[in-house]
Amino acid sequence: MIRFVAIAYLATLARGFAPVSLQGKGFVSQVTTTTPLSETTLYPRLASSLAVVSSGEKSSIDQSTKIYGPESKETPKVLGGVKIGLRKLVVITGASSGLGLSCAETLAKTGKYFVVMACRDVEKGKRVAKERGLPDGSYTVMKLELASLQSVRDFVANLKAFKSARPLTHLICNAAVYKPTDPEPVWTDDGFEMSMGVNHFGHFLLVNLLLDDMSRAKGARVCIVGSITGNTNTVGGGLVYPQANLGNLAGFEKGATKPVAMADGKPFFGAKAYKDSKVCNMMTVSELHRRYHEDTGIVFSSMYPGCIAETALFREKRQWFRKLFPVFMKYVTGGYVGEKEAGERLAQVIDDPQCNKSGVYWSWNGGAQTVGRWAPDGKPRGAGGSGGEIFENQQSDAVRDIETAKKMWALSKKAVGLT
Ligand code: NDP
Ligand code: PMR
Repeated sequence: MIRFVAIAYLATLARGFAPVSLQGKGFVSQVTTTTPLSETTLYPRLASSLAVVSSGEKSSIDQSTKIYGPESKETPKVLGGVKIGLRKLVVITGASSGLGLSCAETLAKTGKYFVVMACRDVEKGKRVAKERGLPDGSYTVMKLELASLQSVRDFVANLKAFKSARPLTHLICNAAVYKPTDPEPVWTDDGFEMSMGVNHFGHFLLVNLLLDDMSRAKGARVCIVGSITGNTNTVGGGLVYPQANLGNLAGFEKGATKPVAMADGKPFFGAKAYKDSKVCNMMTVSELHRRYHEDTGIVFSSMYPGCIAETALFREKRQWFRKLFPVFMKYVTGGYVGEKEAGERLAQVIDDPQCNKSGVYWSWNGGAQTVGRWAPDGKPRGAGGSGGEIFENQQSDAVRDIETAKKMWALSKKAVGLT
């Protein structure tokens, strides 16, 4: 109760006026259990070094590098008595930091996945992969600059050459930027406002370009990382100003390019642009599910990992905020989750047989409060941030609005040149 009052009070301060009544309704439609991701510790070393390819450069793919999977007709290679085979192929965008890196580490160390770390800074990707001890032969780093549609296209071409005929089995759209303090918008190569361009448009094109290939894989999954802050049926997204709101997508209708910064066509507001981009991420998942799940069998999902309050996402925030934010999230809201656990949560969405359901927005008890989860008995449940159980969360009415989602989809296709 004390915690709830503290949050309501702080949120009121943050917003500048009295709390509104929230629209949140149900909270848990189904509870499933967590499967720990501990697998084999045997990691093979591929004989050949894994080549890195970068946008615009001539592809330098080492064709002797082989990836074996369930669909591969080749006999799994045996090196030093260790069978390297039957690994699934997963692409993780933004795998050089925070959630993406932690997830890459988790999946690579299971021995079941070959991870393509899709990074804007290849050297950084290689360095952090080594620092984290990703086993040799379990990953490669490829250039992907989501602020450039050409780079997205180059990445897809390079990926296809790299993996040859083997279909991609898993795609995690994780990369993002948050620009809360910029007074003016920064633009991508194609003229999109940076956070909408990287978080939504770049990923939108990427997923669309990979769908055909993934539809050939058995058990394919796509996860686009969403957030509580895009959902107005939550404390974090509903009480804390500004709220996500795509309006009638007037900005997208104008092409979403310079000088139009915001989805709703209004003046630039960095914190809101990030939240709007997360709405687009979650709506994209719903549309992918509606449009393609039945025909392709691909499982599309979104997730909220918890508040990973120490990541570089908050690089633009002042030092005092970066120090106090984790403390506030740990001891006041209970929404905090560490990077390691967050990575395991994302890996669970990709790997756990229980997450083989399409169209779901996954969250965890402990660190993922919706208003509904505080409401039934008046007590916070699962606060404390870790060790929680996964459940199918309910997005806000605005995120679930089918008409807006359809419109967002059509205008996004146009914006990235897919029509
Ligand atoms: P980080 O900043 O730690 O990681 C973001 C990653 O995206 C980095 O690898 C970064 O690369 C990469 N990236 C940024 N811009 C581009 C670009 N133009 N092209 C390619 N890659 C790019 O943030 P988090 O780990 O916290 O965020 C990961 C995801 O989790 C995001 O989708 C975020 O919205 C979501 N999320 C985060 C929460 C949190 O509390 N932190 C809460 C809810 C959701 P580089 O290493 O070069 O900077
Ligand atoms: Mg928020 C249960 C309450 C809760 C949760 C789960 C979050 C998550 N936040 C909560 C509450 C509050 N926050 C309250 C009461 C305040 C006012 C003091 C508050 C403030 C706040 C700020 C200024 N919170 C923030 C910011 C950011 O700059 C972060 C943001 O919005 O980034 C887009 C943020 C976040 N709070 C969260 C989460 C998960 C974030 C990170 C954002 C994300 O990636 O979605």
